[in-house]
Amino acid sequence: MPSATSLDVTAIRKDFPILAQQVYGKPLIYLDNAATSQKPQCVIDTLTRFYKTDNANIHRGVHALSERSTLSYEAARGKVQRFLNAADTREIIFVRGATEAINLVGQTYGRTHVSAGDEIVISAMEHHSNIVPWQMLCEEKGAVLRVIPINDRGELEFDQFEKLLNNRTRLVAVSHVSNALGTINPVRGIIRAAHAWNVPVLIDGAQAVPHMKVDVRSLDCDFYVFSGHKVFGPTGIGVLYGKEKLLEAMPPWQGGGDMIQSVTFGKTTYNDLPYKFEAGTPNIAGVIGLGAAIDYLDQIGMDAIEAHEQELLAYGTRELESITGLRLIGTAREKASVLSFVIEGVHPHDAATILDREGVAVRAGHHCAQPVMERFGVSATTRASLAFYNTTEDIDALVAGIQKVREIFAA
Ligand code: 7TS
Repeated sequence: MPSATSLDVTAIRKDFPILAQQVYGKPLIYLDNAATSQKPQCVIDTLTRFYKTDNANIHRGVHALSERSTLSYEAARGKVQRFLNAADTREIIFVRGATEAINLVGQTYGRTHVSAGDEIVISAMEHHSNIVPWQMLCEEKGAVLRVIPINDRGELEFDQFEKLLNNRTRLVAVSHVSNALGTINPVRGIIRAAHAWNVPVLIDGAQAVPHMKVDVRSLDCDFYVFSGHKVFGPTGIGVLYGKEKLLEAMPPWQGGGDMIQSVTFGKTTYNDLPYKFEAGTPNIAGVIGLGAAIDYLDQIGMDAIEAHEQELLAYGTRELESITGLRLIGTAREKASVLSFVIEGVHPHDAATILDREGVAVRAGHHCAQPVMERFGVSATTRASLAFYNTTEDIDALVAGIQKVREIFAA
């Protein structure tokens, strides 16, 4: 089925050398993009070029290489700022990934603003990385974690959320898109409702940024986090966006080089934003590689990416729903391109193993979202997660693989 959207997927796929391979003698069908996405040649070339010609530490050397690498590093910060439409590069902090960004906010903002009896609100569909840091903080402070319930489709119960807000609420932390269900949460409404109580909101955008345009100023979120490796950039690099006023008032997290203005044994003064939160030598190549990934996405256009993926999602949903014995987990009306499912009488890991032999890479398990599994009464699902380089033919291969799974288990 030709795509009705404006993406030239055939050309795009040529930008991703890894996709051209065969596994077990079958063409690779990569449907594990929520775990990590593949890298276009321009990102790979940028990493190679950096190490070949520019490699030096940043913000310290006066020599040419250090100047070049500092310029590229800070240019990438500007790219991220524009990508998220943040007001200033001071609001962009480079971290290891979404997980580290959430922990940073928990350990700095959280530790200074949360006391015994205070409450933090998360949702029932969070990834463990947006649960455990808040549990750790609550344990330390004697605070209480409150959880927004979800309905049978996997949608947040908004009226229940509003009831959870009160004058003890110190922070709301929710995912923009659920990794296990694909649900797109109504983050704009969540932020508005929380702000009515003067409560700041952290949005975990790890699964949103690869699929849609994100505008932190229009959303008016207080913190927004994502990982480079899910957005076609390198691993080991991620972003914390925070409103300048909040970041400015937060104490530093890790101490070390680059985050200080002056150090004596008597007193240390801290550097300005964003450096206050970037102690030690950062992942310089990772940052520059992420910048290249953003350039690539800009060139394609997030709107075109979203339209193509929505078309694939609709096609995949129709196809999977027509398979007897298959149950989709996560049927929200607003969804990103995640297809999580269970097949009657088949363990999700067995399904994924058989699919793998057909060349179809999917993930099986609890997807680091065990409370979601519990809510749906399953221990695991098989999950196909799409990116803009996927095609309807990829979904056809998934469906054929699932038919094979059913045949094997019927025998
Ligand atoms: N938040 C969400 C919504 C995620 O899906 C993930 C990773 C994270 C945070 C953590 O990201 P990290 O880069 O810091 O590890 N999600 C998944 C997944 O669905 N399969 O593997 C990793």
